[in-house]
Amino acid sequence: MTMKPIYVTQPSLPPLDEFIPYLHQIWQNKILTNNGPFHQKFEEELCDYLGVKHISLFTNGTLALVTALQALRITGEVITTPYSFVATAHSLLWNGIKPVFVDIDPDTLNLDSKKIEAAINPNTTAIMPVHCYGRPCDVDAIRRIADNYNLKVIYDAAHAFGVTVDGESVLNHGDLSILSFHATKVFNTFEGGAIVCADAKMKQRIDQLKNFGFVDEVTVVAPGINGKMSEINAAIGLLQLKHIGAALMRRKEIDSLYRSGLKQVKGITCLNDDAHIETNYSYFPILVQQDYSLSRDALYEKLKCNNIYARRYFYPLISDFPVYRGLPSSRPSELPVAQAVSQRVLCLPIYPGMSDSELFNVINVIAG
Ligand code: T4K
Repeated sequence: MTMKPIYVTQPSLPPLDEFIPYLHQIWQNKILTNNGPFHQKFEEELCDYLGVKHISLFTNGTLALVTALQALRITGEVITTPYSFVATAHSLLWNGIKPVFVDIDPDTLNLDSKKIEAAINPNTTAIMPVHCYGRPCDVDAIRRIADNYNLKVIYDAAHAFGVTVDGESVLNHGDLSILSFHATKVFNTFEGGAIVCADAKMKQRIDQLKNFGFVDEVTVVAPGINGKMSEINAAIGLLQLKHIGAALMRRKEIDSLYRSGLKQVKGITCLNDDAHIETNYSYFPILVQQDYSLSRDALYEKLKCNNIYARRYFYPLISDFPVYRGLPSSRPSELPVAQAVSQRVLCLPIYPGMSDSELFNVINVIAG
């Protein structure tokens, strides 16, 4: 039995003494929020690091999603995935939009682009796919469908910080992409999020929307919200950027140790590795198949008994929560792949501070 609990993740934090000078600056200039100096610098440095044109910082990913829909004036129905964190669909309901769930692809676990067209009707205005676990969606196929039907595309890229396809940021696809910098994410600012966009006018609109709709002291152009990131969070983000390279490297190592350690375990499968993709190893999902010695839930409990807290991301499906269950597109028979995967998936602990011995301990419990 492991003495120290091993959680699905543990936030990466920079050395505390490196943060003190940032605090001194904040205490000195007394700018705590509202587009302060750290906020501006963090937006700039993030654009450089991620290879994107414009970024608007937010207090969290959920408000970024809600505001992205406002920025594009989305109404009616939006096609999305049931296999995600519940915030994806909640952002639609907060805007009075009807979510239409479409099944996922069995290999990528992302929205199945082959099934999108059948769900489009005259009320459809947008597609909101998720780059689940930081593994990119079929962005080219989704773009083609969106162009054909004149739909907007908003990527929930909460998991996709730093992910590239053939060397280019996955965040450059779609009309807008949303990031989360929550404590449990690859890159955290304690709480935080962002919208990525390609043109300056759109960034201006988003910046107004996250600041009550203010254009200047006396002009309000929209029923905006307060979604602004504070200077403390922006300062932490700036400092985290200095350490993200090392953190991603350690995640990659853990990912490959898991893959080799679990290869021989009958009934446990890992998701495919794709050479074109530089992912961020944000999660390590396994599928517990029928020929494994235990059910998924029995393995989850067994790990817990060993002080290892794996998580069933994403079970239940969003479409199975009471607020969504009544929608026609929520019928389990319409979502067979998502239903099956959500019964089999288990996300194993992965975070830069995880030691090799903790990792082998997880593998040993699974290998029995
Ligand atoms: N879209 C997608 C696809 C998302 O996955 C998310 C968030 C969003 C949108 C919304 O973005 P935000 O509004 O959150 O920025 C967690 C997170 O709260 C959530 O951010 C995340 N997705 C989701 C997948 O996971 P829980 O309920 O599983 O978190 P919790 O508190 O159980 O944490 C998991 C483990 O992490 C704990 O057992 C211990 C460890 N932990 C957690 C926190 C918060 C720490 O060690 N320290 C911490 O401060 O939802």
